[in-house]
Amino acid sequence: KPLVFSGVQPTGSLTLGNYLGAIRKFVALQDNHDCMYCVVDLHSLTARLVHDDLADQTRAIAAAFIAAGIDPHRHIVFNQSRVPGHAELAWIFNCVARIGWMNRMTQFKDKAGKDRENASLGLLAYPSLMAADIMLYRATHVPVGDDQKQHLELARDIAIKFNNDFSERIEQAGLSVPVTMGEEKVNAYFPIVEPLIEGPAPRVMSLRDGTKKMSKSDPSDNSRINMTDDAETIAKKIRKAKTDPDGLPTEVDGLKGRAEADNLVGIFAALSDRSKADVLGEFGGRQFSEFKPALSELAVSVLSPIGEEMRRLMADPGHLDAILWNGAEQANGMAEKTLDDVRQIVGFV
Ligand code: AQP
Repeated sequence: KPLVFSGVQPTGSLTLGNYLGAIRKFVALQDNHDCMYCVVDLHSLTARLVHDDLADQTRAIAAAFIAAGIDPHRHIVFNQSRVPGHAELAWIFNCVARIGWMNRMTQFKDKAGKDRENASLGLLAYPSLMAADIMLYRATHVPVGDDQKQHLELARDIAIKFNNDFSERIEQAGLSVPVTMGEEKVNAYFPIVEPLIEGPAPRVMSLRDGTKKMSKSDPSDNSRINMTDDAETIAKKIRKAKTDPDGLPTEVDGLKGRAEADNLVGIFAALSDRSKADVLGEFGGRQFSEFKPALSELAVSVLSPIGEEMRRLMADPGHLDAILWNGAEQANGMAEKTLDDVRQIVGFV
């Protein structure tokens, strides 16, 4: 079975963007894949070093995975800092990747802002750690939101450069395997990862501004729906969501240039596992005053049980810690195999 890896940072209350872009896809993949879902706590230090409640935030992400439907007995749920191999492989990838590659990352530019010289070195190297997260297990498929597309392209570049730079040594060590690269198969060590981004809401936008990504760290709580919002709050936020004065179009093409309308239709489609065309088939020609209550009802029906289950799981931190601990033990075993190979390829004694 193909191996799936993905991670979520413990940097605040999870949003509908995190759910539709990532966690809902994690759940859908678990029947036909072996999956590793990671709370990437090392990553969470890149933007802010000191967190008041990192432990609880970490547990909350694990709780969200499980509450959304991931079975931690069939798949591996763990936190990154408990598997030291992530940091070890990231160091090697820091030496494979080029500074210019990192400087081009839009997330780095956005998060570093104008004072780039003062951003942490970790923020610049973030994509290298992300590449290590995936390749430590030689995972082939990574479900993420559209905002992570550029980082995954960089992870592919790192894998390709490692495979090329060390090609002779990989061959000599007898560690070369057939790896899919586009249409071709080549002999190499690291697989070239495939991002899984598709779906009707690959990038969920802010409810207040259809040109900005919905984000945990947006100062306005009304810009996002949190996975733990209660029914009344969800309904209020959707009621207040920015829209234009026109009704809904009957065709998907009619959403062009209407970022807010497109966003709400995409959210409806993703929450109900339908296409945008299908949603417009039902709501096309109707006003937002009719569409918004239907969207609220749908969002509440999906998110409320998850939020409730998250709260129940969070009431027993010991149980969540045991799941994470057990996951890390399995992950460490897998990581050691890759690290043994990599140490041999690089030539460490
Ligand atoms: N708005 C979004 N639409 C679709 N997918 C999204 N993801 C995040 N926001 C959206 C996906 O969620 C996964 C985990 O994200 P992350 O924890 O690594 O953080 P992020 O991408 O930086 O998300 P946030 O919410 O904006 O966090 P902060 O505010 O801390 O930066 C990823 O797969 C991501 O694509």
